[in-house]
Amino acid sequence: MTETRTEFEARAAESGAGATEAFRKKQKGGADVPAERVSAMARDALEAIHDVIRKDHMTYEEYDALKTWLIRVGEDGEWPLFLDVWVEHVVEDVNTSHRSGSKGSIEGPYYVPDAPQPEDGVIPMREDEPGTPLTWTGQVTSTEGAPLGGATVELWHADANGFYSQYAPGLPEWNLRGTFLADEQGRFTIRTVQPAPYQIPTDGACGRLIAAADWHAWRPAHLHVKVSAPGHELLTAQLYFPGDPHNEDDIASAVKPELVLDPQDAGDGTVSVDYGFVLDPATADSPTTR
Ligand code: MBD
Ligand code: FE
Repeated sequence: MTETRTEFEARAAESGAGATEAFRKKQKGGADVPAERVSAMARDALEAIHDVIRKDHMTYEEYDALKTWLIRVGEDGEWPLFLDVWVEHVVEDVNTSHRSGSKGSIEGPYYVPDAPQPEDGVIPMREDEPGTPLTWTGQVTSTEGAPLGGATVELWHADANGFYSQYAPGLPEWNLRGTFLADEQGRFTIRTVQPAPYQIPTDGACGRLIAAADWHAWRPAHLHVKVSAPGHELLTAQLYFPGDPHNEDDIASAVKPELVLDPQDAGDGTVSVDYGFVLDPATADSPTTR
């Protein structure tokens, strides 16, 4: 194993702990789920686990290995990572299936609210930020086709080494995180760099599961967005690049064909892409905040 690789893994561990802290801050004391809902879902979850134990005839040795591993997930701060990689895609699915506008995808563990609004449309990045420059234009509209003037596109993504600012040390605070305001026609232009395929941290409990099961840790290269406009459902999505081998076997099961971009080589060493969003109208039981 090379030194770069060791450094990657050492830094990756901090991402998990950082995500736990960030989630605690966001959650501020927790949600108020009624007892009947807790009872119904906890009972169903336990019954599902009991079914697995019967179906696969879990041994005591395996039961103890499971306990050891679950203890480590918490110690490594990897509950947000574990849940967002292997569980969130189903939560996203059941909560967005009513939509007729753009498809969304999971948020994942590394969103940070209130990223800066660059006036020139260039996402905050280092002077020598590695990666092919990417110019992204698009329009935000309603499901009726009306332009949504003043829509907001929040964008965040990893750098070419797979690191998210604020979760890996050594990066400027807002590196590759920005908030972009659309014009009165709902149009926006964003300049960033193309991200690279991304490996979830391999040195914590999630990595142990992956190694023990002989799986892989890769997600395809992706851009994260939250798109919002007054009176419309907040759209959380991820965008992908054609030809990425991990579009087919994303460990987080978060790729949908509608979310794959069609970037064009601009001929000057940069890439341009046009991709817009259609937002569903907000209703009483479709909060605009997620
Ligand atoms: C990521 O960057 C990510 O997007 C998800 C869903 C899980 C882990 C890391
Ligand atoms: Fe991500």
